[in-house]
Amino acid sequence: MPRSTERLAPRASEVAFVALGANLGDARATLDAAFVALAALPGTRLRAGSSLYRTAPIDSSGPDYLNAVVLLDTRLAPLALLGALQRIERAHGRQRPYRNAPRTLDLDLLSYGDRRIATEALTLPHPRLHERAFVLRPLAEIAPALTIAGYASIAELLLRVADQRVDRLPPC
Ligand code: PH2
Ligand code: MG
Ligand code: MG
Repeated sequence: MPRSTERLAPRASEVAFVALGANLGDARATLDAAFVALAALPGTRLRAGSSLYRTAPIDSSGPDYLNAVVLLDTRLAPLALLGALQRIERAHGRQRPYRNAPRTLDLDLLSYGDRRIATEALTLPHPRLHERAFVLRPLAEIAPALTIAGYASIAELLLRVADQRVDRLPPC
């Protein structure tokens, strides 16, 4: 069976949030292409995409990042979705010379339904999303009422990271 269908049927679709980030190369063009690639994943519908945000690097170096978040309905299983995200990263020249190195494209699975997963390959919800304004601000834009299992509301979390620079970019 081809890989694109083997992990689909008979699974019901689930809501997944994915964070996008880039701070090398033409980050805006890369994020635009990543939106298209995410919408084209098998068994997946892109339900909402946030604006792009220019953000100061957090525990990282190099130029400012562009960040965004998307909401997907997907029938891909969590690990199949993770693999698909990594393939899109590689297609955009992602290299991993060291932890938190500047990057052409980072696609992080933030949450998958209300699933809690703690394995070597995948931790859900994403273990650092609550302390990153570059994730919380775009998340608040597309899902203001979202509560992530085990965390305070997005609005409350945002108050705690008010010192992190995050500027919404106008659409172009
Ligand atoms: N990603 C990181 C580390 N630091 N800082 C910003 N502003 N945006 C990111 O996407 C980002 C970061 C690790 O994935
Ligand atoms: Mg990341
Ligand atoms: Mg990542």
